Amino acid sequence: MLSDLFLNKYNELVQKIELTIGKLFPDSGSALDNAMRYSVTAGGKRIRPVLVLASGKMLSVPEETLLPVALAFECIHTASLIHDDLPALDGDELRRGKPTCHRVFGEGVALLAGDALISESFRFIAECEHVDATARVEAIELLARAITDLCLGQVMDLSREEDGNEEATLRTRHLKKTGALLSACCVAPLCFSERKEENGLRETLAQFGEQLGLLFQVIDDILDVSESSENLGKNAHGDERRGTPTYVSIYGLKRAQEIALQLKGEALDTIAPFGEGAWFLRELVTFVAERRK
Ligand code: GRG
Repeated sequence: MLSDLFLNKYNELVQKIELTIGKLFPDSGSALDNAMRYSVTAGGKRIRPVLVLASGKMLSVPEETLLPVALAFECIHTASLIHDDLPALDGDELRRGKPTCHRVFGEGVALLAGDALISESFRFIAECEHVDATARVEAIELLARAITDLCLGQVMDLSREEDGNEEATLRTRHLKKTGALLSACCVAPLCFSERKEENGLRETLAQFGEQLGLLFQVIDDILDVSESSENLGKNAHGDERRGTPTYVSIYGLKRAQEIALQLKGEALDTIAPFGEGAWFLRELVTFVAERRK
């Protein structure tokens, strides 16, 4: 059960994120700007930027410093959704409760809107005010590595190469597609923190992010078969339609739910050493585990 304190804080962070997105992507009239704005202002849970700000809070990094970084992660995520929805990949028509970017603006503009969101993300971090260049470069490197992992995961989706171990392949694909970006969200604030050199801290944050990302994706697999398109804001049963192996198709619904519970426990164990400072992240784990969309 999530506390009111958590839900209020989550909503407060989302409001700040929405406000900043609105300012960074104003109406301009150009097709490229319109397409970027269409997708990035379409809502979504904003888990990635919230995660950046929450991890930063735990590490005592000022929120103003991290807002552009949080935004960068949301833009990369949105770019990945735009590209993922294109006919060359998943070919989806509904995203965040609205027609997908390419349905509205055409495939060419959608592709380019995704490209431009990627470069804008790097610009947001490069232009972070009042922080030294090393921190900015480190955060950019982290983000770049995560994007390559996203692409690797997506290629695994396309190629369905089997190495004889279906479960391990699925885990790796989910870790690349979803775990890598969530992990980078948790680690990025460390680049701006005085605790940067603390022994084992980076590894712990990265591990927590991967566990949360894997949990997020297992829940995604479960929701794909158990929730309506209307509730999800995207077409349900997409994995089934495409024949994509998921935790549900490989293990069955009941076992997938057990695995999610186990991953939730592992993520909570990983951040236990942070004590009270990790209260928000702890509830975020529950939020991810119990989400219905
Ligand atoms: C262009 C950065 C970039 C990458 C190219 C297309 C691609 C490679 C990767 C796609 C990766 C992908 C779509 C993974 C699925 C991740 C996932 C679970 C998305 C849904 O995230 P939510 O539920 O969505 O947080 P909202 O809409 O709430 O933000």
